[in-house]
Amino acid sequence: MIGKLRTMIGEIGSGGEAPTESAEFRAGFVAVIGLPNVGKSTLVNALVGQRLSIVTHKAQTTRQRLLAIYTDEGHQAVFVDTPGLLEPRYLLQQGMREEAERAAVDADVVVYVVDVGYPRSIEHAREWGGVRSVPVVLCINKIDRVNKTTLLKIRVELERDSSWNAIIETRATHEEGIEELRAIILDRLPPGPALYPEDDVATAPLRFFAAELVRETCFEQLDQELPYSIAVGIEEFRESEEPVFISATIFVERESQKGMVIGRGGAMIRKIGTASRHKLEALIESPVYLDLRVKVLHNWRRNPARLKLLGYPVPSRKA
Ligand SMILES: Nc1nc2c(ncn2[C@@H]2O[C@H](COP(=O)(O)OP(=O)(O)OP(=O)(O)O)[C@@H](O)[C@H]2O)c(=O)[nH]1
Ligand SMILES: [Mg+2]
Repeated sequence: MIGKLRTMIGEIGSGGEAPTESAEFRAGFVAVIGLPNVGKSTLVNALVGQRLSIVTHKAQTTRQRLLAIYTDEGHQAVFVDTPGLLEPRYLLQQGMREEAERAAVDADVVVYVVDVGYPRSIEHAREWGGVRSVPVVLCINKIDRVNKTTLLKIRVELERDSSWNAIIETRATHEEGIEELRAIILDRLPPGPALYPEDDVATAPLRFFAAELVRETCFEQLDQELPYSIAVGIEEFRESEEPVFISATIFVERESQKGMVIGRGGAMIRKIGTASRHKLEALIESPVYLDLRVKVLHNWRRNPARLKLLGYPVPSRKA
């Protein structure tokens, strides 16, 4: 029920007490960065053991940084899932890029992720001139996509750059290598007290996760480029009602896109609604009534005021 979830997803300072300081305790921020679609969000979810960050097969799914917290008796790692490092083509992407860069600069440990089956991501790892003032762990993900000989060859090539603090191979979808990766990260956290209450797993409010689940469903149900024009806002979230009442707006950029989201005779919006409702019910562990509508917010991806309205990072510098 929601009460239980509240203790899991508390806002900063809203949950229980932070664990008391002890000499051995280690805590810090861990930025997870890399090109789009390499598996950053899948890794973060596996590292904290909860499905918090949305994952799709399309690149550029994550749009803003998301904090996911792992706590055990001796450590607290605050994982920062970031948007993929891409060359910005419009304002939203520029803000996404800045979020990722800022997260890396602010982190105590950086996990740089490559998709071993995607040559550009290996090239990017070699060229990447990011922060080296903190330990950078290289995570070679999607090891199931290449054979053992190729994997070894790529690993040897990447090992030539001695600035990686550690190198680890993972298959995030199957939790392979996750425990080892987590242990390596926890070991490299600086000594210090926990930053968040030990029961918290995230810092964003429930509404954020609800909106993200609807957006994930849009990525799954809509073709090609259309999901990139979509943003989701939660208008109402009435937890005291049974079923819980949630009303959400799907924003598109053009009138023609509105028709595509609604579909013939409303077929598509019904499909998105049903799939989203199931995800929301799993999230809050309670029956949900979901009211979905579609609105046009012209060219929101390129408009600073509209980005702000939708809760997205507004870039600080001009493209
Ligand atoms: N085969 C394989 N697929 C994986 C693995 N890890 C993640 N994936 C898939 O890769 C796709 C992208 O995963 P995400 O976690 O969304 O990647 P991301 O880096 O967060 O992507 P952006 O948010 O778009 O930058 C999804 O379809 C995942 O299921 C893996 O180890 N092996
Ligand atoms: Mg992601």
